[in-house]
Amino acid sequence: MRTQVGIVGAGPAGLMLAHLLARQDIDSVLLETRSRKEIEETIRAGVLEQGTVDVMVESGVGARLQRDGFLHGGISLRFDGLDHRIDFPGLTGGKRVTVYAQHEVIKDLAKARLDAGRPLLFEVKDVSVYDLASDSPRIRFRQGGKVTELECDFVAGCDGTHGVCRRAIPGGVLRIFERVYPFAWYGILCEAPPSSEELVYALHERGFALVSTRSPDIQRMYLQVDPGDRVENWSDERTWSELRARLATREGWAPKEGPIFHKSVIGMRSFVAEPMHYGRLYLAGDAAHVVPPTGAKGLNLAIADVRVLAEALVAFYRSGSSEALEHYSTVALRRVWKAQRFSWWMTSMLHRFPGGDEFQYRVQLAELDYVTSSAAAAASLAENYVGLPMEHA
Ligand code: FAS
Ligand code: PHB
Repeated sequence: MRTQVGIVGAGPAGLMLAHLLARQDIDSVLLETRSRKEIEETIRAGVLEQGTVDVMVESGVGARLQRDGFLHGGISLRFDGLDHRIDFPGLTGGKRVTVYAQHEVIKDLAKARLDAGRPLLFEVKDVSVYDLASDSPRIRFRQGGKVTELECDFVAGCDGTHGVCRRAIPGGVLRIFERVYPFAWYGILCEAPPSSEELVYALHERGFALVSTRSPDIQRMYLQVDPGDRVENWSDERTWSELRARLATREGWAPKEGPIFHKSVIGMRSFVAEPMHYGRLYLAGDAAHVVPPTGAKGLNLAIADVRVLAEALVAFYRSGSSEALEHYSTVALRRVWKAQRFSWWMTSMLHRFPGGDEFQYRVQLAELDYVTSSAAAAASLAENYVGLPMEHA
């Protein structure tokens, strides 16, 4: 087979890149190792920056998002039994976030791709990439009993943190930056009405807790747990009692409970691979960087990367110039490191670190007190949370 851009991985990064290229009549073949059902049922992120919403709407796949997504004008920071609201539009000149599940974004993009009859190959196996330093890199994969070789002008590695593309870059090329946190998140989905109008991020001496949402009937909540913890250790009753304990306020606030139908433990780490390109291979999203979910940046960074990459590829096919492609990694990494800083800061401020260092805990409480009593500090949090201005190639 032959195409202009071979895209490995149909997560938010791969699907949005294929979509943006298709709108500019640039051909691509999208390869996904899982089935359509599996990618459309993967429970992950839920908060979309204004910029992510804009690219969905402007590129014609935002109808369901605008109908079913929740526009949120702020978050609450809860500590010492009190709530402190961060007013996004007031602090950022009108910006908000939208709560809309990542798997719904995947559904919208996959539907647009397949309805347009453009190639999205599911359940491919043994994907490998070759000749990345040449002008015609190749992807080899097996689907059903047949092995296919796809010749491309470019390969986009959108295959996530455990994918094959980053690993295909020869040793010594990449610089890896990593921080693994001494805790994880235990996340639930339950059938219940919303417990709060906006997200609640809580620091309690027993650990972090987060109240989020998915729909008027389905809620998403998280608890800080030990890295090795397992969902088997968390009965429904223990889950609710711990959420009640960490989220309690002086007014006696309690979460609205209901049947829990999904439980998972999510590891917490910060990871960056530099540069985000090698030869004719360009990495985007979790294939190049991972953020702890406290800043709600993972999905949004993936979309921001492919906006820049799509612009650079369009410039190449329109003008023959590779200049924008040469700048892709530098431009994308500027945003990646700002999101890394914000996600690390939110994580450090809102989690209990093992070893019960009371001085550390007091400093975290003072940081929360400062952020919620200084307009300048609150504005810094707000502008990072709603999404910093987009960079261009
Ligand atoms: P993805 O990992 O989403 O997509 C990569 C795709 O490539 C997958 O579909 C995979 O099947 C496919 N693939 C992998 N190897 C392949 C191969 N060899 N060949 C073909 N296809 C291949 N962020 C939040 O803000 N909130 C959260 O609650 C949250 N929860 C998360 C939970 C987990 C377990 C993880 C891993 C991440 C979570 N994130 C969360 C971050 C998340 O939103 C990611 O940032 C986002 O999915 C990144 O999108 P992609 O880069 O497209 O990678
Ligand atoms: C979510 O709704 O899944 C969510 C929200 C905010 C975060 C992380 C996850 O910071």
